Amino acid sequence: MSRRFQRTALWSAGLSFLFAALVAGAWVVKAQENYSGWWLPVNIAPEYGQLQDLMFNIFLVLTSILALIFYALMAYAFIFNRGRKGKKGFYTHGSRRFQLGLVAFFTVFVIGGEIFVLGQVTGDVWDRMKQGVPENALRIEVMAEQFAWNIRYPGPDGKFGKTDLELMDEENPFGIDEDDPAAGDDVVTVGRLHIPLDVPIHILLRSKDVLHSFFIPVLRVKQDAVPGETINVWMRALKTGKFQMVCAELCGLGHTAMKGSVVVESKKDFQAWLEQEAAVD
Ligand SMILES: [Cu+2]
Repeated sequence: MSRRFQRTALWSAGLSFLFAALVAGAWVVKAQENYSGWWLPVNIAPEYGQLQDLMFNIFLVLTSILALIFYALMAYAFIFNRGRKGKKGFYTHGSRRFQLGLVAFFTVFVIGGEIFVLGQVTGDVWDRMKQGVPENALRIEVMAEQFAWNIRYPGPDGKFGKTDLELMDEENPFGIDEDDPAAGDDVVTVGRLHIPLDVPIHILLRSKDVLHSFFIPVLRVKQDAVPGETINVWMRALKTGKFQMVCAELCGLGHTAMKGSVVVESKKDFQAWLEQEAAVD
């Protein structure tokens, strides 16, 4: 074995080890947060959230099979064609038929296996996520800004008060018009989203300034907030507790300050919280 080859092998082994150590470290940190365990974060979303995880797993298995085939071919090539005494290198053009066969196989594997199988298994999951906002959903407004999540509830009367762009400022991120009777009980919070358990929630997502991304891992919800647009997002939580809500778009220097939380509570607790907040306002 040549010196150079040995050095390269050592470096590769070292780097692979370092990479493995980094991945293991990240896992330990995640496990300590006691929120996601060793794999994906817990999933408290109904059907479509479960289907997303299924899609992820199918992709992972199929691409792992492909990766293993490629690594095996590479290992074969390296080991059986390594430099040996008395063995000379030779040139080969290869077999066109074999190469075409390989291309055909992988094309069918990727298109047929991944896209077709995924389509069959997951069906209209995208449609349900993006279009299927239930009529009876509880509406909550989320306004992203550098660097906070402003959240507005219609209050116990179920009606959002009027807003006016002119009234928007630091104190009043939504520009709520306090002269409107429906505005009196509107509740605004920052960075903490309260939602009732097992109730469809319709988020009207907006941004004041730049692109942000509304990301609640446990609910498998991730949607860009785009300035000038109101985007519909819907979700339903099947477990009470406090979970992470983050901005998944590098939106500026204070990006990490957009780490908030989602509090899922029983309908009764949610109603009590809402009434209390409305009274404070
Ligand atoms: Cu952001």
